[in-house]
Amino acid sequence: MADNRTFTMIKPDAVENGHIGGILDQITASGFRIVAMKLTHMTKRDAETFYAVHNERPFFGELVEFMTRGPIVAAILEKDNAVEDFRTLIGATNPEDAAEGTIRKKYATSIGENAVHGSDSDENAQIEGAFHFAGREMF
Ligand code: 3AN
Repeated sequence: MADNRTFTMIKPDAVENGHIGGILDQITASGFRIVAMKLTHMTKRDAETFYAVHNERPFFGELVEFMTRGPIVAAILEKDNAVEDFRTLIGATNPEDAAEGTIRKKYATSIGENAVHGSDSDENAQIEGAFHFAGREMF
């Protein structure tokens, strides 16, 4: 995946609360092009693999349980400076610290249930996008 791409998930809390449309609207209005997208439900094994980097953290079990609670929207997004600009658009991990107008400020309820994921580097964007999508599903 090119360096102008990032990977996102609309997490189970935001899907349950009916925010798919509002979040996608904000993403596309901010200049991101949707390269790949699907509604999917991660298995426990999927979530443990996806978040393997956090497996020593105290919240790992809670994170896996949350991310497998219901369907998510997975997507690959394209824009110049995608990873950094998307992190700015979603706001801080803890919605209490997120800037006004950011997706997490508007839609997240807590640090654990924080509405959206955004890759933290070009390398992880590539790995995470490839975890969810085959090459023929990217446009
Ligand atoms: P970000 O998603 O902003 O990159 P990370 O990578 O530090 O944040 O954490 C990954 C995910 O783990 C977060 N999106 C959140 O769902 C969960 N998480 C992070 N910190 C906590 C915490 N203190 N308690 C519960 N869940 C957490």
